[in-house]
Amino acid sequence: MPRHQALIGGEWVATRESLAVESPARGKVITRIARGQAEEIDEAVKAAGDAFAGRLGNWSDWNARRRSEWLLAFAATIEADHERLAALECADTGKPMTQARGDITACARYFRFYGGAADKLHGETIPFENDFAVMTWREPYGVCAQIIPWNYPAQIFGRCVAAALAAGNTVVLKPAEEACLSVLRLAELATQAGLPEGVLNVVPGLGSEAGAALSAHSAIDHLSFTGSPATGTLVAQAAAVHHVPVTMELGGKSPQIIFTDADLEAALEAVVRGIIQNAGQTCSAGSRLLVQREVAEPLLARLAERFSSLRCDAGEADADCGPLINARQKAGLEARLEAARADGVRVLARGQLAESAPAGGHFVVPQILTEIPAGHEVVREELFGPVLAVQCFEDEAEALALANATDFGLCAGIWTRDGGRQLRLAKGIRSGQVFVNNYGAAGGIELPFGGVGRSGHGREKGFEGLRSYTRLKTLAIRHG
Ligand code: TXE
Repeated sequence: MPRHQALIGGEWVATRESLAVESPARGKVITRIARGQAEEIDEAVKAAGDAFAGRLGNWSDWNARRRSEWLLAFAATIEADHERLAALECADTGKPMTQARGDITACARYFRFYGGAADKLHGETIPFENDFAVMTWREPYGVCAQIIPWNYPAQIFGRCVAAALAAGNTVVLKPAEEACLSVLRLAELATQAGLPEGVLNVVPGLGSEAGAALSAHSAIDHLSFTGSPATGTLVAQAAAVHHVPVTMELGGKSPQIIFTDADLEAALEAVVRGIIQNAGQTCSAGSRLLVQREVAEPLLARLAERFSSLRCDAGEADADCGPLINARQKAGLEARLEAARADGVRVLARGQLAESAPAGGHFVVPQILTEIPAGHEVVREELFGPVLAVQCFEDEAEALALANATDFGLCAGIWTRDGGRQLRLAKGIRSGQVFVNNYGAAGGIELPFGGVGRSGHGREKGFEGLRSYTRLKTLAIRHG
């Protein structure tokens, strides 16, 4: 592993200072990473700009077919390193090994998908006056800045980097200080796999230092941010100074809505998975359950049973749930839960900490909250933990009102066999994704993904994600 180093212009460069990386499961330092600052960001942006312009390396000579071939080959490289990458992701984020493996598989699939798509990105011809030929070109932006979080480092690396490179951009990526070991390994593999120098630059560091310097840099051409709404505001403001277009993938407070006529067993399993995945530290977590009152009692009884059987342990133990990422996230969640209990919110059921769970880990057991006062923060704000907030509704109109009673709008799950109701709700719900009789479509990387309102704007994933790493140029030729 390149330790204490940033990847800039094809070289691993040591930074003056370093940052400790903690094991979320043990609370102990496992390694150190580089602490990039404005100086390293500046060098990385310059390298990416030079690579894009053809002053460094030969990326500017690579046509779409060549980029496609490299991305497809790199997908195979990731697959060949799968277990090592998964072990790094597991140790670094604390997530169960099965989930870490799934993340690496998804990362490779992003490279395969965007590798396949790279040479299929077309502009259009537009009918106009008879003596004109009008067309649009999809051009890469140039230097894409990417600021990514700690919850899915490898997956989000795949989502952002593969799409940006497929479209012909170069990248400066600032991973999260809490977890970036898989990202560093992926960057190392990319350089070994012959990606020209300067095309991918990775500068680890603090958000307030490296992240702030990157978002405020005058020579970036596009910025993609995944993280909290509050930081997203800062990043978008900084980017706006230089009129840099941004994609914002922020949080969520997504509802799963269960009607009496649903396949209750399938819904129940999806509800459990939707909130314990990555210990609830998932922007698209199904953190609210809206259940039709007639089925609430039996459904909640079954759900309580399921939650009581859930176990938390270190990622390597591959239990249902791992720890939260750090002490700050755990303390923040526990304070909110305590305040909620003081407000009369009831904990219907909770999981358990496995006996084998290491001491010092940032564990919070999965739990179900009921009897929630209307509009309480536990049904409005992202808690980012394995906590399911339950509300009951009488009819479709109330279900829709509750679903939309938050400023977030990322995902929604609708469980009903009634086709009309599926469509009415899908239209009425204010969110970027709606899933009917499933939740998350198994993380389908082919499906465009993004938010509404406080969940952000712009789309990543799928073909739409590739388009969002391009700008459109219109060419009008008067041929007489
Ligand atoms: O996020 P931040 P944090 C939500 C979730 C969580 C909360 C706080 O609710 O509880 O955010 O997590 C970089 N300029 N999500 O504090 O601050 C930072 O270094 C530029 C949802 O970790 O948003 C990291 O790389 N960059 C989310 C990235 O921003 C800055 C995933 C995300 O950190 C910066 C993570 C600054 N001033 C948290 N400050 C999702 N959508 O999945 C920080 N960063």
